[in-house]
Amino acid sequence: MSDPRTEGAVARAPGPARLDVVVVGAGLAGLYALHRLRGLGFRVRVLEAAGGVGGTWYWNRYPGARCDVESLQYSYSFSPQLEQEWEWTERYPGQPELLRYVEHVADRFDLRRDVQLDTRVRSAVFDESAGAWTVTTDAGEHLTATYCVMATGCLSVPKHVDIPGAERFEGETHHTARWPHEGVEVQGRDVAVIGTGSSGIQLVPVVARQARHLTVFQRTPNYSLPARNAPLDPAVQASVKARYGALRRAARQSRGGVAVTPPRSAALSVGADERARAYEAAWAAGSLVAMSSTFTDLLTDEGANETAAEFVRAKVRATVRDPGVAESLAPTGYPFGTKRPCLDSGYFETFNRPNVTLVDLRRTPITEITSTGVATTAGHHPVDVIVLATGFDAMTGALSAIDVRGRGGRSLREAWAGGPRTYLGLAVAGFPNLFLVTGPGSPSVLSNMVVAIEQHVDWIADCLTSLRSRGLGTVEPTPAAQDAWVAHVGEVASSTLYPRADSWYMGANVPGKPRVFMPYVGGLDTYTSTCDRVAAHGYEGFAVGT
Ligand code: NA7
Repeated sequence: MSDPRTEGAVARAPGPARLDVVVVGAGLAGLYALHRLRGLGFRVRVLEAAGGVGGTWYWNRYPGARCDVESLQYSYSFSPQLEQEWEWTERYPGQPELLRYVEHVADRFDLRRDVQLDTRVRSAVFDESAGAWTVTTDAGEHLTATYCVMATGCLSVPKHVDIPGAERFEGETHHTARWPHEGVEVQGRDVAVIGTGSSGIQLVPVVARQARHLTVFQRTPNYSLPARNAPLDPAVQASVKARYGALRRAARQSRGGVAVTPPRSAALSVGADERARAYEAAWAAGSLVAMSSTFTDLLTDEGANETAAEFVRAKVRATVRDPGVAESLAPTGYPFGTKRPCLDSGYFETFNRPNVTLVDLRRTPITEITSTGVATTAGHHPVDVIVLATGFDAMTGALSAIDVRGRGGRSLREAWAGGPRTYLGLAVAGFPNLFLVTGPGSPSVLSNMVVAIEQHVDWIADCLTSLRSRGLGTVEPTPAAQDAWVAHVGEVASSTLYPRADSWYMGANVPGKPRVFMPYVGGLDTYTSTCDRVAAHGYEGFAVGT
């Protein structure tokens, strides 16, 4: 019987200090990459900036933080034992439960021994003569590995606001994605929340119940559906677990990584009553997937989209008592679904509370942050705490934060100056042996992230195994294959309504970021078939070498 550690050695015969793979990030992607690649005999080390595993679920500890995909679907499928053993307590898992789950996975599969925490990667440089990456940490440690897998997350670099005076504020300021572990005291205090994306919308109802006064600063109103979160019925959990295999297969073969019956009709091909019934059913179901599965054309036909958008607006008007506030909260200016819609627990109802004020920044923009609060063109709001729910430098932020250099010392920042360019969202021309997990150009954030992560990691694992068995050491996309993929990603996006919104999908939330639609909208099912075909055709579009 052969020794799996020896089997793991790649063709280039690494020296004793050389790893096969450095994985950057110990979130859901990095941990699965470690498990999978180590199981195949590769020598792997994971570097993680945080003080613990969990990625998104380590950092986003703000009150109300919750996943908007159901727990029974937002979970690993790679281990039938794990999926049977783990008992979820809620329909939509909250951050504490998700973090417990990821920590359990790390322990159960003995992953921690190969995860180096509190280690931020500063640079990753490809040495062409050695055919290896040198990864340097903030502490000045150098690691050499044949392959580098960036499992750095799509939403991991917080976007801090550039509002004048922010540094002068004498109270507490916290970004939702850097929430202190010990929590933030809001009981009886005056709190400002800037930002009404998913993070703000989840946090607002919770903070409103504790704060003396809560002022919500909204620039763009968001489409949000009630989550109808509840404790998970044990009978439902048992029945899902009894047919998990089929459910997981259906998820992998779906457009969005969630098992769901796809829509059949176009919204305008049915009567107004039938449309209303479909939207009401999705609203009652408390599910973004149910809403986006009502009709085929919500994201391609403006008229169809407007019927869904108007349905949500009517719900807002029916919920919020003050008509002026309701009008401000009713989402307008961009099609439904072209910014990520939210799932909330009593968000719109919160604006009926006497201790909550909405400030509509489209009418009265913020002028500055003062030492005591937030000033708009209409007045000053003194507060004790400012919560920045201002989002992320999404999809490229974490990669751009690392000085990644490929052939000829060319930096990834330079290569992506006009927007991210990848082949399949998995690899970048000129950057041999570098893999991205759920990178730009893959379905990633438009799908159930766990399903997308497993698909990517499995593909990478198969690729490395194939190279090893063929005695090959380097793999990189050809510029032609990458150009064709980038063009395809752009074409598919422009056949939809997505580019109409100033979303983080478009990089539009970060001043100066190129306006490019980053995720692949072609669907996880189509995308997975493409990746499988590329592999089956001997890694078509990739150049491989010794
Ligand atoms: P998002 O969805 O990017 O939301 C950020 C919010 O912050 C959004 O309402 C922004 O308004 C607002 N924002 C950002 N900068 C400013 C400034 N300078 N002034 C006022 N308001 C500002 O981030 P989230 O963390 O909520 O959610 C990210 C994803 O995590 C989410 O989509 C789910 O997939 C999970 P804007 O819309 O830009 O006008």
